[in-house]
Amino acid sequence: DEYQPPATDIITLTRHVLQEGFQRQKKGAASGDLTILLSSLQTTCKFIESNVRKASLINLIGAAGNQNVQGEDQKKLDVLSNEIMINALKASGKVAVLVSEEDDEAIIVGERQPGTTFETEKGKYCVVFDPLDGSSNIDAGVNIGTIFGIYTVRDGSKGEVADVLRPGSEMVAAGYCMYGSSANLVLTTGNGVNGYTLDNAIGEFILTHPNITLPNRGKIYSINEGNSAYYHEPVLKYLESIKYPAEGSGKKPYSARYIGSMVADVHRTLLYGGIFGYPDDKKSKKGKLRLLYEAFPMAFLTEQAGGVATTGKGRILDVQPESIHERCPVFLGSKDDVNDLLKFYQ
Ligand code: AHM
Ligand code: MG
Repeated sequence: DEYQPPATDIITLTRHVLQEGFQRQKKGAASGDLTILLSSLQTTCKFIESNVRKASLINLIGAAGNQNVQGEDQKKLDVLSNEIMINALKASGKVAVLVSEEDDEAIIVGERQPGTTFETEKGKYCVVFDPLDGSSNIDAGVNIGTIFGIYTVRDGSKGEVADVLRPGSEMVAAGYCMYGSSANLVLTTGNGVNGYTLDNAIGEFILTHPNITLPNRGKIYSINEGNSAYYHEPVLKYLESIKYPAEGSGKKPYSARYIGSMVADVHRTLLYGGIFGYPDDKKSKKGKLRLLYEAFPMAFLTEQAGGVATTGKGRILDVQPESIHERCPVFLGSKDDVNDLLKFYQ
């Protein structure tokens, strides 16, 4: 084979986000603030990634009985990730409200106090996030990730909880970073979906998956079938239909893949197609996944990639949240697959 030199004109996330920002600014639709916020978010992902990579090594030290000078035990990775995000987002000066899975209450960012040198300004964005999702997978070294969604404060609001108690369709951007065999950041600003891979040597996310588009149909289903005893009829019937296709239908049974990290299960679904689900059932009346910072961002990405995201009864992005940590049933993925499921709900 002929020698292929490595690419020298790489598109980094920073470059891509800046370019998109310029486009918005040309249309008079942007101030550059979202660009700065996204830049801050990608830094948090790199910081969390670096901690995820060395987690077992740090825990080993902890297991040997080491404590810090205050006598505190090792911080858990999810708490650490939460602090990383809150500090960086506050410092960006672009946020007014933060909602994290790790904190019971929303954080309302205050005005800067006159005379203080600390650079915290209040901005016009609200960020909802799960700093480290899938944490039950940490100790086994299985993929985990950070999920985030971004709203703009409502006109006239200084930033309050009501600014995030809005349907996902009002989000201006959403994404996740998966910490797997590589770190992959997947992002939408409402203009399609792009995926970037972290090149650790230069510390930049590189555009490796431009314009991610779901195939209309996949061959994989992804659901915790261990909950079957609690599932409602439509889910059970649908699962049966894909596992035992009618004779003579020419259809083949689907493959099962379930990691138990939403970021990883959704990432695979975006790339390969198929269906991912975490339904409501007799035990979990509203399912398990959180509406604001799990269901909404993933539904936004799925729709932007040409897929469908539903609760079984309606579009996820149309759900009106009532509280910041509420749960929501989730099915998302390839158009034809999700529509097949919906037939069992009708
Ligand atoms: P977490 O926020 O406590 O980590 O829980 C969310 C995770 C998702 O990543 C994943 O889709 C789901 O829980 C898996 O749940 P289960 O173990 O019940 O299948
Ligand atoms: Mg979570």
